[in-house]
Amino acid sequence: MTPDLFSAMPNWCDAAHANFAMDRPDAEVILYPRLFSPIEARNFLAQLLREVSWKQEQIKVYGKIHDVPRLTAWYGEPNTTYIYSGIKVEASPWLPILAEIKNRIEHVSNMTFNSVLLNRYRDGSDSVAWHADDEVELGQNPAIGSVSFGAQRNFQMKHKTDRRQKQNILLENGSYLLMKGTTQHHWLHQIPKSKRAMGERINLTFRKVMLPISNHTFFNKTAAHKIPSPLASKNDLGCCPAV
Ligand SMILES: O=C(O)CCC(=O)C(=O)O
Ligand SMILES: [Mn+2]
Repeated sequence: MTPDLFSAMPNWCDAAHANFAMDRPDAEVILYPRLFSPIEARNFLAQLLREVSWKQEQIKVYGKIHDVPRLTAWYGEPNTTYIYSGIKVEASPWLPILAEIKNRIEHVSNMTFNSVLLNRYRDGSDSVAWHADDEVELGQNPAIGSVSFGAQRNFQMKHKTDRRQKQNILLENGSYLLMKGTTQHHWLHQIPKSKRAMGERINLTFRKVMLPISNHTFFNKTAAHKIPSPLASKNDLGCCPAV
């Protein structure tokens, strides 16, 4: 690790693995800044732009329909239906390239994922608003494996109740960020808009969705516990969706 990198990110450590672990309360966050080489990252970006079936989702906020400010796609094992920001999406079957990326991160983080949400940020005006990946179908203490290709963007985190706790993380081309433990309970994250000229970026957040065993319960093969249905979506509950 270079001194520059270290001094730019004073809250990170674990020099032995040339990775960084965030030293903040209620968070377990590990960054692998260059898990994929620049050549691999460039090839993955080009292939994902070509092969993924990108969608422009829309969302209703206070009665008005808006385009979500990025393109999205959802892939995974059968039945890994997912509801986020009031949008319900059925998983498309894995593409070989997604399985390849998944295998790489499962190997380094020693855990398994069964689905992936892809976000395509066309330029600095695309973004994702403050949110936590705490949907009920992800179960308790979900692990979120986040891979980035293309333009680097700022990933901002803030604690839900302790306003002094904030963290900026630069997500570079080929990086892998793992959030786990209680992070999603206590922290929010966002990719803010930027006025700087920048190219496209694709982010993949791998997740483990619990599989439905009826209309009202989900079954997680790992945790082996049942939890209530999320089918009353955030919008139904009148909460502000993350756009
Ligand atoms: O683009 C990113 O780095 C974050 C995306 C994200 O937070 C999400 O898809 O839930
Ligand atoms: Mn997220």
